[in-house]
Amino acid sequence: MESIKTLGEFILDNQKDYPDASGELTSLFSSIRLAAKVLHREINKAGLVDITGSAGDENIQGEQQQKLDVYANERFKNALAQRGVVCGIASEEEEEFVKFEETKNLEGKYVVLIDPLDGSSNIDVNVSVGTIFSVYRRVSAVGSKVTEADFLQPGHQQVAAGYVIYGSSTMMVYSTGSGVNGFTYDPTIGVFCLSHPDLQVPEDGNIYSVNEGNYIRFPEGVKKYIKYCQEEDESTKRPYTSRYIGSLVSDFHRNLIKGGIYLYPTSSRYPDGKLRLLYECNPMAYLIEQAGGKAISHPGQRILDLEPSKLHQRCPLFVGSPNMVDKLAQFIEENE
Ligand code: P6P
Repeated sequence: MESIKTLGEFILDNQKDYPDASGELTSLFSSIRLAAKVLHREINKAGLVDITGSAGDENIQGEQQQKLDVYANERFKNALAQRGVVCGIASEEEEEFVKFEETKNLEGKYVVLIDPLDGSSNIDVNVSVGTIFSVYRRVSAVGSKVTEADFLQPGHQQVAAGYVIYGSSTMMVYSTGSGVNGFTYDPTIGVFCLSHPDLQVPEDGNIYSVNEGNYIRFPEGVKKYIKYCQEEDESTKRPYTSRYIGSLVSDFHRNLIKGGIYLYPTSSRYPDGKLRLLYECNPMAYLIEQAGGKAISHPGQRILDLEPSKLHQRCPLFVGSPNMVDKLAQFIEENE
């Protein structure tokens, strides 16, 4: 039987990539791994206990907060604060960034931005959901309290990013800048095992992921691209397949493995796009570029080069196989 490489062993083997991390990044990842295991357990019994359904509150986005959103946010926040290597977090579920003010955290070198449970409205209909995380070195002085500037860094400054997908199996997919690797959770032994080493997105694909219910509200170039995907053309394997789960992590993960493009354009309902730059678009853009793909908000506008100004700012997202993103950009440019 082939030897199993656990996430812990993989991180230790690759710690040499971060000589100055002296294990901090390793410790950070082990806190995310722990929280992911706890969330795996809770999500997999969500239908059995009273933690589905709305918590009654609304989050910063004005969206009905699902109980598991709240639970997930608390789990990751506590796990990250425990280790001392993180001086603060920003979360979709928190209006302001959260300062970790214990002495051990003031010395922390990293900040984490997180969407603790993306796509959570899918929980009570038993559809995959995910956690998305993004890691930066702080820009404020070690030993001081974390500042907003620590979180408002462009995506190309990330030192790591990843997601956990709670689907038919639970997987963690992450990168620290040396490629993308996927780990599948084996609950019988309680470890994440390397299952998808060195993930590379296919240059081309024939899957497009977009909420076509918003078609009428899309910019002209996006509409034209969607029609292009639906045209008959054997030489380019069209019509493409339309797959949209309504859970970014799930749609992204399928496209990463099979090839494809995910689109969340601007629309009359979301004039700046729906997805958040800091803890959805940036981490996904970092991952796709590490896997050989592309992520843009507009033709020629790399997501990772966007300069953030607000914690919860939104932006359009077009991400996936490089040739498909380029084709879409061409349609948008021709119809500006
Ligand atoms: P819509 C979930 O709320 C989310 O943030 C992403 O996970 C998902 O891709 C998108 O929004 C779905 O949005 O407007 O198509 O329901």
